[in-house]
Amino acid sequence: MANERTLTIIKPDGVAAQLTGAVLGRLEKAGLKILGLKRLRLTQAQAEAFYAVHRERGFFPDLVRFMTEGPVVVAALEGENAIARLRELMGATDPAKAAAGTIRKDFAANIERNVIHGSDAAETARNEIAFFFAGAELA
Ligand code: 3AN
Repeated sequence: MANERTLTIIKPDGVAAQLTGAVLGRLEKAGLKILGLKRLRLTQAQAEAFYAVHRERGFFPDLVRFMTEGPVVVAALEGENAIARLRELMGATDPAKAAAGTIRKDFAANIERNVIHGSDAAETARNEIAFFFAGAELA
């Protein structure tokens, strides 16, 4: 198993529901270390750029509207197998299909308002961390 870095976003629904501490607590308890942490509100251009891979999907406008409706909390995480570990803790994209005990199963309303984002692969993780953090901000 490799020591990896990944990026998580507590989405506007999670921040508004005061779930930031609960979610970060689960990640820390699972052994993921918080290297960088910030709270910000994405602009429309930033949300469109972050989710550019989904630009052609029907849900893209709604996704951008949702991701800009309020502040998010972004964290760069580090740990053994961090990318897969985070995805496991998050659960499936659709909370109705997420395994018991996962963040989305326990907290998310639906496939769009699903509380948390996590990078899906090593290259995405690198790009997504660089999207939010300068190298010197990660300690
Ligand atoms: P994940 O966040 O589990 O990696 P992706 O990358 O396939 O899922 O999708 C990115 C985001 O787009 C999801 N977190 C969700 O908010 C939204 N999304 C994905 N699929 C749908 C869908 N069928 N309908 C509405 N929103 C969706």
